[in-house]
Amino acid sequence: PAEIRLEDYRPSAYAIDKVDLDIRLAPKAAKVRARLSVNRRDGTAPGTPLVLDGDDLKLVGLKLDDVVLGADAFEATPDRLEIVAPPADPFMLEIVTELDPDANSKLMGLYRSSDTYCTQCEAEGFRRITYFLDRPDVLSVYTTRIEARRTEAPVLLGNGNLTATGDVPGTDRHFAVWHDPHPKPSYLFAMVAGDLALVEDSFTTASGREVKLGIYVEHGNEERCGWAMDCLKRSMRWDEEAFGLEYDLDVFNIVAVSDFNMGAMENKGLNIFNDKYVLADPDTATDQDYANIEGVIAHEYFHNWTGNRITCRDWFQLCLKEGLTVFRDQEFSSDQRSRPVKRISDVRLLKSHQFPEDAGPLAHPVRPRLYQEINNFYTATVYEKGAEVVRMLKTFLGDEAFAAGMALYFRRHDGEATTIEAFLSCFAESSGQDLTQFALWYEQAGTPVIDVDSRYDAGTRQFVMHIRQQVPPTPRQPEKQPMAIPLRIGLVGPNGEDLEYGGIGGVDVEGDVLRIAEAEHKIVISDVAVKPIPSLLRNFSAPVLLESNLGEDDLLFLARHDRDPFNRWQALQTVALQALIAGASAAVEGRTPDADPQLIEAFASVAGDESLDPAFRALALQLPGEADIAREIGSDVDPDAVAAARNHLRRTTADSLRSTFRRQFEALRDGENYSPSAAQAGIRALRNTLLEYLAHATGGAEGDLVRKHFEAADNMTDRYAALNMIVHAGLEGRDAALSRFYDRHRNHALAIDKWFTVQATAGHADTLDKIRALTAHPAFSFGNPNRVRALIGAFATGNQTQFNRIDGAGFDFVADTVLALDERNPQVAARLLSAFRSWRALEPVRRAAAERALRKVEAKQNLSRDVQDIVSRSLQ
Ligand code: BAL
Ligand code: ZN
Repeated sequence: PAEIRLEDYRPSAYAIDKVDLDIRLAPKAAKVRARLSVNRRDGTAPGTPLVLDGDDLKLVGLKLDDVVLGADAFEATPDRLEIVAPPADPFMLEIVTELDPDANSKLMGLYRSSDTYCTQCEAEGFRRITYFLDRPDVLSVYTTRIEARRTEAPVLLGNGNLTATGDVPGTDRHFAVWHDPHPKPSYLFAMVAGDLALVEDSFTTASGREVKLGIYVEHGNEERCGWAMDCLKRSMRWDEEAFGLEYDLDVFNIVAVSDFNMGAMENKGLNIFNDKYVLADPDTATDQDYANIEGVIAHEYFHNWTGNRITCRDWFQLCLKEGLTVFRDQEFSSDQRSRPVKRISDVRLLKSHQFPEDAGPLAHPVRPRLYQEINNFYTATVYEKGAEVVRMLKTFLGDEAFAAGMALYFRRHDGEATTIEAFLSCFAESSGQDLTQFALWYEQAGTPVIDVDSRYDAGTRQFVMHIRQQVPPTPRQPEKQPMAIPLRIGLVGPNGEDLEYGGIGGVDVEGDVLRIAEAEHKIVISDVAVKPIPSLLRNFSAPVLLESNLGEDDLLFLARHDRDPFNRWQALQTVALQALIAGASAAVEGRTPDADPQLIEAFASVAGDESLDPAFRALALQLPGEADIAREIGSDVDPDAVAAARNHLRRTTADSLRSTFRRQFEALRDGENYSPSAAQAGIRALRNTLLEYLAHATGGAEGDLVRKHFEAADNMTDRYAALNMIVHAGLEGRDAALSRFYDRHRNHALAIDKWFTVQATAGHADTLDKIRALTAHPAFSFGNPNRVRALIGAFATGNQTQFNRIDGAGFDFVADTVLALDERNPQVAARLLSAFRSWRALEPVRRAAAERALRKVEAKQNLSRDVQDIVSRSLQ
């Protein structure tokens, strides 16, 4: 497939100022009449052909200024419409297409989810509805008339404000007209029609405008929308308070559908959501689900300014809206909950998803310079690393200059489709800083490695740090330049307090942030009274891998005393990671890993420290995941050895601390009535973390306690945690617990997804056989993306030992699934295939098996562009 390159960007020859759509819905033959007001742009020669994008379209009518176009005036294929010699002056192009929503299994364009008509247009789905200049820099004012049978679709929703409704005389049909006054790119177009229930509320903006809020769901789900509505109102208020941004239409609607490729979509005034990020009640949603809903509702709402009012000039600039909006939703959640706990959770996600991406064949810059299929760039790098880049900008500039830069960005670029350069210019101006080197964060892929070697000289009272940075080679980027890295530090003295010091030489400093800009720095901190332990990269001030000469004793000291909570957590994780890596080496050699009593003692101390937030204690007690350990090992990874080391550390910790953990588990109480509040969720997280250790004590000694927790649970958080323990630890009563869970939740698809996932992620030799059998379960469907992700996606990304089976059967199963799925839904298939992203880091036997599976995918004829792109990059 062709590569699209950033340097080839050119504005379109024509603009489309207005789009009038008339959409007449029918399950198998919907008609779309699009009337486009087309203008030749300055600099376009009269007569230049107008070439519109299409994708699998059936053209049934075409007029120019209300005159039917002759056959020689245009060329049409399903994928392209060319008007050969358009008028020099503005003209009206009328295009009629016929669509088959029922047959649209790609879930891009207009499709049906449980009988509801809905759309998904980002990135390039609008061209599956009508021929268009389907690119984000063509901004148009949309008016949409939607018509359907009243019984089939009593609810008709579009972007913007509702301007008319009525019956179609002499028929059983009705219509609604929606007008969106804000010019927008086609990817933000949306419509929904169906028999949906409405949950209503309202919000008064800071300037006194009344906004009607609606959440539309399938009938019967009304009771499960309260949390989402609450999150929406808090998001709207927060954006006013934190960024001075108000909502700008009379209505804001959210629709929840069960078949959706992504998490949610920020269409102007009509967000469409995967119902996973809307529906919640204590019986079916976990605390993590509640937190995810809060984050996603906020994220989509915040896009109204960062994405919709100011959009991307081209898809290379995707991080302009995504990285920035993730940063904003993370800030929101931090303000709603515990900031340190949120930071640790975000960094865990970054390290487990983005770092492996950056270290493998799919690595790409935050702003890529070329792509084959843009759908494959909705990645952890664009989103999560993109957010880290914005956070670093704030760290470098300080709060005031950052806020001034944001304000300038909104003032200057409102209503535009713009670029990263324009964004950065606002901050260069607001701060007076040269951001040329900083901009490399958008250009250079790969996770920088920072090596800090430090020594204290008691004679000179100097603390000297040698800092080296190195950015690893990544595909098409063999050579890298040094990056601008904000390194937040503190010097922790023997009493656990931060030490005062004289000055810092050898690097630019702002407060406690060192501006690392060179490949090497020698940094001298003067007048340090006693030997300190440096706390490096506080609050994870940059998305880098940190190496240092700190020993286990130093790290355990930081774990106990650092005033930076992030680094307290990180220090313990680093010690655990080092123990686990040593344990994996031992397992490869057939030895039992050495015990680390100091580490176990540190776990005991955190678990029992009531001065700490329970949510923090839970995070501190959780061992690095198998994929994190593998990433840290980096090459020749044996996932069985990694799992053996992790299981061993978990079991020995559980056996050593069994009575303490049990006592703590029993003493903790989360509250009489369930609330998803951070405080209650933190207590449940800690109890379930303690219990998970107990579940893995030798011989299933605490099985009764776990089974009791499962039986007694009055909320999904505890029930699902206990089910995971029973299934994954292989405790007695596994099948009975699975049956009970299934029976209880058989009518709740999102809970049944969990039932599939718990089985898919069991690290047992028979798991793959069970998964194969589960694909034939009546509740399984390849047509529902959530279900595919719950079973097969969870297996491929969340089951390190069984996906990476030495006989290659896990790889073959996933590859075969990708091939079967590709014909139905290429986007979901390609996402599943990206589970192979770390295959080159495996030991040789597994590596060869993974390559065989990838080659098999590569050899298939007629692959989608999505899968073709991932497989070719994976093998490069
Ligand atoms: N724009 C796609 C979904 C999201 O990032 O909000
Ligand atoms: Zn987004």
